[in-house]
Amino acid sequence: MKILIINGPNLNMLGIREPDIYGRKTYDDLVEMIKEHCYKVSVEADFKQSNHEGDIVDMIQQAYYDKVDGIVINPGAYTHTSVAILDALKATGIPTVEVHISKVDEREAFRQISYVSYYAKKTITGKGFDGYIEAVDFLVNG
Ligand code: CA2
Repeated sequence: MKILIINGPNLNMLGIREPDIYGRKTYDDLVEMIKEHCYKVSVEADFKQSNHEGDIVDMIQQAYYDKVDGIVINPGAYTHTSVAILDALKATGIPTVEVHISKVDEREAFRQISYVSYYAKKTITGKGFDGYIEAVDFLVNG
């Protein structure tokens, strides 16, 4: 099974600022943690991060041609604005889990809208980095 893990804008800054919201670990720590888990559950994992909406659309479209079996996506702030990312996911038909590190439901009103959630099979919020592990397991176990 082949899974693509996409992180959107500013998630490359993890561990650098706002540790009370996003924790002290870095993006590289996140990738390592997911890699280790994927190895244990025999999943082939590919990781991508971009600060650009169009790049994320391109990554999602490419996942279709690469015959990716599942997508784990934290679209960052594009969660709350991007119909383009929603449409790209819909176009691929690839099972997708949406992850948010923070408790978006308890933050500003604008963070409580998610376009991606119109397509995602599951949305995991407020579980920190563990949310990504839960997302992988959800895709593996169907
Ligand atoms: O909780 C999440 O995972 C978010 O998707 C993170 C996004 C935010 O816009 C969403 O509303 C919720 C932002 C990620 C920003 O990450 C930073 C990390 C360190 C320092 C500053 C920002």
